[in-house]
Amino acid sequence: MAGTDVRPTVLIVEDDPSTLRLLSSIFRDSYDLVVATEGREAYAVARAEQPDLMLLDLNLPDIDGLQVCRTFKAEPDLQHIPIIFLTGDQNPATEEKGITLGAMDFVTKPFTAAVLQARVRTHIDLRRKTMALETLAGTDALTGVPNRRSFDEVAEREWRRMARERSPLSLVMVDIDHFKGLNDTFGHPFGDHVLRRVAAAVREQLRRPGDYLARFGGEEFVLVLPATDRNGAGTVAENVRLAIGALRFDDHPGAADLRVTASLGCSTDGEPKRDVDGIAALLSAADQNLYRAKRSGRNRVEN
Ligand code: GH3
Ligand code: MG
Ligand code: MG
Ligand code: MG
Ligand code: MG
Repeated sequence: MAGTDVRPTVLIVEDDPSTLRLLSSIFRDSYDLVVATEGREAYAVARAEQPDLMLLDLNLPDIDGLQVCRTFKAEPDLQHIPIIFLTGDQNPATEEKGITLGAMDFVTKPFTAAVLQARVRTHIDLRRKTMALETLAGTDALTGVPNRRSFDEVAEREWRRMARERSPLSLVMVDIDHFKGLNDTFGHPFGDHVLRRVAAAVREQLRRPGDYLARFGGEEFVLVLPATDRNGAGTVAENVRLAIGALRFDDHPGAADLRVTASLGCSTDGEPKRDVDGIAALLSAADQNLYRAKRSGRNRVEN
């Protein structure tokens, strides 16, 4: 899926060669174009290309365009794609049906190139703004890492994947030691600075593509480590502990000798079989290990 800095991709689903040629000539200067000439092909191309918008012919050789739209709106990986219907059908009932099914717009042939271009541009802009807001809603403003809301979604999704694929899933809870004292000594703004440095240091320790970090709340962070067993989680947690302990704050007056430490609690499930009941139980197990780490002296990992 495109970020705001790359050319948007438009999927054209159209079986009539001359209309397809016309649409291509109208849009090829502004967008990367991908094409499907049948409904079934549209699903496959959309999954592979994650277009920013789809122009959908109503009459297709295999599946009715309305049915294609219905299927897109029911599929989690396709439903966000804005759909504009293109049709020779002037019947308002058909238009009403298309919009009700979740299409953004309905354009009848013959169309005016400039009007269709304007509609496509507007819907792509809107989609991008929505995506930016979705990212913002899932990001912690202080540290720039994903927030609790994002964690809840990711953890739930990874839990389901673990159950489906029977591969282990690990969580690591990270809680900064005596952070209240640090705030009291150096002030809240410096505490904020430390939180940002800690978040960056933890993020640097994540090596696998699926590894994920969120700010769980306050001075607590959480890692989601898919396909990672208990030993693997312990290794990551130990690296995180060392990375936090290695932070230096020489640039801040009076903080040259400051050492920040954290306590970490891990939990793993799905290996060799699933034995805790849902993500909440896995989280609670990590939390219990975290509190064991606190009780046994802090600056340590309990696994
Ligand atoms: P422990 O070793 O037992 O974890 O002690 P602690 O002091 O870290 O734990 P406690 O939960 O008592 O205190 C957490 C502190 O974190 C209190 C709160 O003011 C501070 N805190 C939470 N969120 C923020 C934040 O966004 N910025 C700053 N500067 N401080 C925060
Ligand atoms: Mg057709
Ligand atoms: Mg805490
Ligand atoms: Mg605490
Ligand atoms: Mg703490």
